[in-house]
Amino acid sequence: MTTLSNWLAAQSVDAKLASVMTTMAAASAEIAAVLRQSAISGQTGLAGHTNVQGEDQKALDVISNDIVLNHIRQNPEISILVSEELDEPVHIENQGTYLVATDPLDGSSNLDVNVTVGTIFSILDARKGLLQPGSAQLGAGYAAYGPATSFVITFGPSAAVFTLNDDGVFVLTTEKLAVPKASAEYAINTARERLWDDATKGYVAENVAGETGPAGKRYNMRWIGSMVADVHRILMRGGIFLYPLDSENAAKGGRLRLLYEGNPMAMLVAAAGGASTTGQQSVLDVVPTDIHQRVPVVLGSADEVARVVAWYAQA
Ligand code: P6P
Repeated sequence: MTTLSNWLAAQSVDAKLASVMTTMAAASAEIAAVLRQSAISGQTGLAGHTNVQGEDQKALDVISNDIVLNHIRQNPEISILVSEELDEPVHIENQGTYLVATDPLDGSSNLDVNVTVGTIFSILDARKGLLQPGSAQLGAGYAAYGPATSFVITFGPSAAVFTLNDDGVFVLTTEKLAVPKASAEYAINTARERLWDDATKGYVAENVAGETGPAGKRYNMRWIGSMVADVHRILMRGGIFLYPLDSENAAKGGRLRLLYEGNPMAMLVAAAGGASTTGQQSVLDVVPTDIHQRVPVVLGSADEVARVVAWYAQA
């Protein structure tokens, strides 16, 4: 049984960078324990205020953010935290070279119906500023709080999955994720079809046409409404996730956030052999202008992402 700590020790990465993963794993294990009890402790409700996105904060959004911040303060290698739940970055005095950008509890609107949610995070060199493209990430990962608690991480060359055991230890369960190049499963909120651009409409229409259309095969559709859950499925068995630009979110640049949703997930998918696009470029090439910037996100099986890119190229 390979534990996270002995797997990290065997990686050819700086021990200080590896310690950031250890910190996020410890925070995730603590959040998992809180979530398991949340329905009993009555914490699935609203916190009574909104975040910088203008979204109602759940009590557990705030609690999860506090847990992440508490663990980060205890790691001298981390000096900056950017969080979906905080308007401004937290600068921690006299601490090290790494910046963590996080969505501490993504998909929290699913909490009161016991659907998988997660913590997503990105690791950057804090000395290079807050607004770095995803290609500059030094590491990325997420925790998926589902039937099991998975911790999925990358330093770039590959992506690995760890599962929390009954002793509170993350053990290696998948050493090298490989997203199948081809897939017949797509994830998109089809209730927004009337808002989509022609490229998204064209791509999805081909999938709906299935074996009777140009795609020449039958597709299935899955939409959980929790990015971590949908992306984890794609990393484990292939598929494509789309939250594209549409006529309603275009003014904000898209729905999902670049620094702590699009970038870490795009890095993980790339490490597993998949691809990403905003429709115009790889998600990882977008140079941020704001720490809470939104961006269109399409990622997953390379052949499927290529079809979306082709639709945008002809638009
Ligand atoms: P919709 C959750 O709020 C989230 O940010 C992602 O986790 C998820 O993929 C998306 O929004 C769901 O969006 O429009 O289906 O509610």
